[in-house]
Amino acid sequence: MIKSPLQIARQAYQPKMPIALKGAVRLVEGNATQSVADQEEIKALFPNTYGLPIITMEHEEKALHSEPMNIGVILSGGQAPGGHNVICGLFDGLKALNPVNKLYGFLGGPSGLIEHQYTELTAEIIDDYRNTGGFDIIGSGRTKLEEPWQFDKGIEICNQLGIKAIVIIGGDDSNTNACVLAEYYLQKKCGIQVIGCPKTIDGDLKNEMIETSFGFDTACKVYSELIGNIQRDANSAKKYWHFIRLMGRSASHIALECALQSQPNICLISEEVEAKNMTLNDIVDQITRVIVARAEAGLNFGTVLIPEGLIEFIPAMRILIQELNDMLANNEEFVALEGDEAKREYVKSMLTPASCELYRSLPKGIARQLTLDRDPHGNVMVSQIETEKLLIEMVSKRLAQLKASGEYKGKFSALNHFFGYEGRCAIPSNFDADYCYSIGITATHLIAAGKTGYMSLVRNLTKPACEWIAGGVPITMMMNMEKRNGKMKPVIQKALVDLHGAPFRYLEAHREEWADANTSYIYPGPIQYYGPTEVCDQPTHTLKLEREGK
Ligand code: FBP
Repeated sequence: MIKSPLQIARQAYQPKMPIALKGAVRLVEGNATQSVADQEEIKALFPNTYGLPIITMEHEEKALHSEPMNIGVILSGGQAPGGHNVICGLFDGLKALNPVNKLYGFLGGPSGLIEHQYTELTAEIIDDYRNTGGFDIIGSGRTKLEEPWQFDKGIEICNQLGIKAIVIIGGDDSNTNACVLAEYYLQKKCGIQVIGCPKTIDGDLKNEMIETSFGFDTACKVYSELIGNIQRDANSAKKYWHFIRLMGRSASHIALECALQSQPNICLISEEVEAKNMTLNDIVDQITRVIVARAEAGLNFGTVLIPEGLIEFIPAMRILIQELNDMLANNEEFVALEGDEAKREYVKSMLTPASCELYRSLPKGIARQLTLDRDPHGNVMVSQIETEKLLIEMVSKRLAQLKASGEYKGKFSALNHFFGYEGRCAIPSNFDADYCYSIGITATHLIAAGKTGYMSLVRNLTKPACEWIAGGVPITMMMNMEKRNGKMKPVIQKALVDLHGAPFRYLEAHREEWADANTSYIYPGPIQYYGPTEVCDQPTHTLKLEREGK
């Protein structure tokens, strides 16, 4: 493997850690917990993993040791910077407990467990991946672990390899499945533990205990750098409006964090659109107003941030998408149709009149994107819907009308961008490198102590790493019942942007000034790995505002 100078330097980086994790730990158990909602249903579904206490780890003066044990690790879902460091933390933690311990990686995501595709992760392999981005050490996948036959295939391979515990590194759905698996293995008394780790760039796996999911920090810093660069270009050339869509699935955390880092002229927040019951036309009006006002001041340029999931939060669009989801589920007749026109006519014939009207009003390309394949959970793959192009088209039309009536005299030239995959495998920031390594080490202690159904927990994250608090949170504590594919299911509650929370309130308080000013842009520049701590080790604005109000 040929490496860049930065890769070589990063390989030698030793992640910073909480003091408690340097050596042996004692596990301190708190009070029994409850799920965030639907307590009776969750308790009935998880009789063995419900109500477990929160665990905190304290440093203990004794030698690190465990009975020999092997662990299997799975990377699940979309890539997020820092995943490799969770695995490095697992490896180092495991070897520190007992050098005979082994770490196995299941290949290509959860399917590796079911299909018995695995590799032993040796020191040589691990060293190549320290502090690197990506999930390529073992690969990831989106196969859902939810059927008893899959769980049984897991038992077979774990018994064969002497695996005591499986660590699932994933988002809300993967961690929900981790808990289902933990419960199943307890019921079967097969002695295999399951521990989850909070991953996703989307930032929507967070709650009272989990302060942030890993990867969010790095991804937002990468996107903010790019947005800052674009803003500097816009402010230099003074001739383009840049419409920038940002990944993040349903929640707008990424768009919000990038706005806090770069201060664009406009940042849409899906959760606000929904709360205010806005239509697509309302959004177009909102953008147009800013463009017209800036044009009056001679500023024919600007930036608009658009969260990836926006379209699903516009109430009428949500109904249309729901109708499309229901109609497309296992619809062989639709699949068999040849050509876009035939498919379009078929779709129109199946929709309710209001949705049909909306569908017809959309540019054909966008309408087609709405009928593309669904993800394994039956959801539209929002990363493939070019909302930024839709908005440019609609805003252009509105401005042309205003020009005709003499209400707009500016020039509108727009460029579109989508930032998503650019940030998911970036070299993790110091924050993510440190956070992930600690998550991995923490997981090994939970396993050594015989815990299952827990998520590895590292908190107090706005403080220096040495003050972070490690422990475990029962996954059932984060669950509630939600409708999935027409059925009520126990799932980890997703965190959307809280419109009463400090990060959104900060945006709300400043966005008019950012829209109007000649420029309030911030140019964050690239992630820095070496240098003063205020440059290199800062957590996201979201985390600081949520935890410290600043
Ligand atoms: P996870 O929820 O699995 O972490 O994935 C996050 C994400 O990057 C979303 O932001 C995006 O919508 C989606 O994955 C894209 O999926 P894919 O990688 O399958 O194109």
